[in-house]
Amino acid sequence: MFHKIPDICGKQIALSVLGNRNTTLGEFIIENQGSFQYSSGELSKLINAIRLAAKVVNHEVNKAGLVDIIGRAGDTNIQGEDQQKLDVLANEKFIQTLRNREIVCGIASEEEDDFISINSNDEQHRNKYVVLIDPLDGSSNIDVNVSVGTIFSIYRRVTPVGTPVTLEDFLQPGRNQVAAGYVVYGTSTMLVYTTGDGVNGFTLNPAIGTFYLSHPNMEFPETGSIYSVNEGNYVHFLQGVKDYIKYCQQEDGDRPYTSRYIGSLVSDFHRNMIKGGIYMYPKSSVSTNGKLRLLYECNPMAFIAEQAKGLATDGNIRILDVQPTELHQRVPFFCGSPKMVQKLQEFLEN
Ligand code: AHM
Ligand code: MG
Repeated sequence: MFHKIPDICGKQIALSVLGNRNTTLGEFIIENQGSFQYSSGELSKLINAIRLAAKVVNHEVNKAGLVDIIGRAGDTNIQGEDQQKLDVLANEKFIQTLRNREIVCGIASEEEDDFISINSNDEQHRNKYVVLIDPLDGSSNIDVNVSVGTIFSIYRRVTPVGTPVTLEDFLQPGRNQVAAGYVVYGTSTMLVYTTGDGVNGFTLNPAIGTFYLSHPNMEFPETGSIYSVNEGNYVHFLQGVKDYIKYCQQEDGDRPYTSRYIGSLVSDFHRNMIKGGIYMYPKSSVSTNGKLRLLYECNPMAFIAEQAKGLATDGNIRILDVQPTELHQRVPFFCGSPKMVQKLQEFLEN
C-alpha cells in the first residue's frame, strides 16, 4: 500500500517500503508487549528510549563531514583505542536518554571504563534492567563515510531490586539476555531487534523520523556464499581457520565463495543475515582472544543470530554460553548461516 506524506520540503512523497500494514516501531512494541514473558511495560519503555536515542545519533552521523564531528576526540577508551568524536557523542546521547527516562538501573558501554549505576533516587532503584551498549561500532569507518552501527544488549539484574547494581548484574552469560538489537546507519537507517521471539527489522523514514516494520521475521539463509574476515591477519590465524578460508576459496560446487568485509560488524552481520554468509573474527598469534568484545558486541549479535536461525560460536562453545569474567572481555567470534558455521567448526575440530 502507498501512503502520501509530506517530506521535509513539503512535497508529497509515496511511502512504498513501509512493510506490512505500515506498522511503526512504536506500534509494534506495544502490540508485542504481551508476548514477552515478564511483560510489565518496562522493557517496552526501554526499547522506546533506545529508538529515540538511535534517531538522535542517526541525525548526528548524517551531519558528519558538514560539521566538526569527525576525526579523533583526543582521548583513548579503556581498550587503549582512539575515541572518535562521534563515538563520544553517541555514547553521551545513549547514556543521557536512558538516564533521563529513568528506566534502567545500570549501563555499561564500550566507551566507559566502568559500569554506570543509576541510583540517584529510590524510584530508579526499582528498575530491573541493565543495558550494555556499543554506542558506535566500526567508528574507524566514519571518516570515510562507511556504515557504522550501534549494538545493545539488555538483561534483568540478578541482584535485588532496590539496591545499587553490581558487576554481577553485567557479567551474565548471553543466554540470559531478554532483548538485543542493533542500529545500522547505512544507505538507510535500520533498527533490528529481538526480545527472544524472532527478529524484526525497521527502516527509518527520515522525512518523518519514524521507523517502519520493513523486514519482519528476519532469518539467516541456511547456507550462503559470503565469507567475511580480515584476511590481512591470515598469517596469524590458527591452522583450522586458515584451512576453512582455503575451503571457501576452492572451486567446487557453489564455491569459491565471495569475500566481503566492511570492517563494521553491524554492517557485515546485517548483509550476511540477509544474503547468507559467515562472519569471522578469530583469535590469532597476536591477539589471543580476537578483537571483539563479548558483552556488548558478540553476545547481542549471537542472540540475534540464534533468533534468526543462525549460529554463533567462539570456536569451542556457543557464544551465549560463555561465562563473562570482565566487562570489556574479548572473545573469538564466528557467526552466520548455520551450515557455514557448522562447516567451519569441522575444520576447527580437525
Ligand atoms: P570498534 O568497536 O573499535 O569499532 O571495533 C570493532 C570493529 C568491528 O565493527 C569490526 O568488525 C572490526 O572492529 C574490524 O576490525 P579490523 O579492522 O581489525 O578488521
Ligand atoms: Mg565496537
